Amino acid sequence: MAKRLPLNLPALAGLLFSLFCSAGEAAESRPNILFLLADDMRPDAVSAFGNNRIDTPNIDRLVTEGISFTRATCSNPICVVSRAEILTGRHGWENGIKGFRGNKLEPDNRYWASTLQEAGYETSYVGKWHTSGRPLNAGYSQVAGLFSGGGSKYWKEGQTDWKGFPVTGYRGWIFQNADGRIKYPEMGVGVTPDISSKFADAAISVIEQDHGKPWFCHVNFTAPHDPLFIPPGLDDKYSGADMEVPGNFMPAHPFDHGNFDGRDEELLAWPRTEAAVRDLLRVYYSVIDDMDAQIGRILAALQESGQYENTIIIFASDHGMSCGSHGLRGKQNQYEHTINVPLIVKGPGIAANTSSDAQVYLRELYPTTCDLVGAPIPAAVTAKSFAPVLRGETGKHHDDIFGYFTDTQRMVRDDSGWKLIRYPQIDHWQLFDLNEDPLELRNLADSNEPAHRKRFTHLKGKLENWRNETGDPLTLP
Ligand SMILES: [Ca+2]
Repeated sequence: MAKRLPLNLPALAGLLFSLFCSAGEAAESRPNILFLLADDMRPDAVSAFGNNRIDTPNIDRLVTEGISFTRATCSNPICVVSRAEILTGRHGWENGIKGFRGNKLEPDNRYWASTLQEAGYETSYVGKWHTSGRPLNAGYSQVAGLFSGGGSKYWKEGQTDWKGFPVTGYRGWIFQNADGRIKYPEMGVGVTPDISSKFADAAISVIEQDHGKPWFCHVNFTAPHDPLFIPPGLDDKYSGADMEVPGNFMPAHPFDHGNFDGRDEELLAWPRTEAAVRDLLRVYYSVIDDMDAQIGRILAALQESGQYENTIIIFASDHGMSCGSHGLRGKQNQYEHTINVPLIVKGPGIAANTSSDAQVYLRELYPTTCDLVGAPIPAAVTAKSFAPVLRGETGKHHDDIFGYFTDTQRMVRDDSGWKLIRYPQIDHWQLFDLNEDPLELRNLADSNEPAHRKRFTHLKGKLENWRNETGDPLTLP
């Protein structure tokens, strides 16, 4: 019979205490996560990516210190659907937000912030909320600088943007407390020229709190979504004459892609002119420039609080924007300028100053961050972690990337750079060879060349398989 050791209560208490402390220390050593999300920002509107018409020194700093993705894709290029994908790690047919009117998030979603909270993270939400429900019901334990609908009684009719166009975006949106019962009209109603500074103030207030545990801070800017205004101090920095129209500028899109009468297509007169696009880019770049400066303030606060090195910093946009490319002004299309997003990830163990052409989705940030910090990924999350790319273990992620918008557009892009877009309502196809034609100007869908026919058939099959596998609710005519 084994000899029973006398119970040493002080020793046992010490053992339990040390176990508790080591678990606590392990939790505290996990990196914080700062997620900075722009709104409607083209992937090429970053000076470090070679755009010499815009000045983005703080985003450039992240580029220098992290990994930039050249083929990060939003999947569905409108705010509500893209943001729902980010929050849930699922695409719209799974999470309930398909992009059609009246959709709500499904109750079986498991939110990004909830998962991190369950893994021991403090979770904060700052900025634009453009999803059903409220942040506190989606896993965030606190809000700061929350900006959402509900301020229509404070809205003044007749407000115009920088160009005198009637404001149609963010009408009646207002800063408010977590449950929306308290509104702050004194901070402005709708988008204001200095709104990015207010989001930065709120983010800094969160960063400067005493944190007893690692934190996740999700910051949603409204920049550079319309309505556009020249931010304070930038009146003379950019001029239309210095702007360069996109290489795929057109006066009009050659066919109805499914959003011809969309709200944001009406923000630029038809037919588009190069002068009008340069004028648009002047203010669009000014707004991004200002957001960049506000990001600089946030990064400085992170640095001054000693948390910079142990924070995973992610910069992205919910989708891109046309700004005159292909004769379009708005989003809601499958071209590279819009379906792709700027995406930069920096943090402990992530190689600095590198770029990756791995095909990744925005909604994969959720499982990717869980993977990086050791948080379990819920089964409901179907998006796939690309942490192996961030760790330098592989350069590939998806062989094929798919895009969708209402019942008017479906898209597949393979890893070799071939892309097929389907417009089912008008029975139209586009086939692009992005290696030879990165601006998507030569549609090869009707080419009789055998190699092109083969590509077309191959990609069409992939698109059909994906639609069947994911349960596309669209019944094609
Ligand atoms: Ca957006």
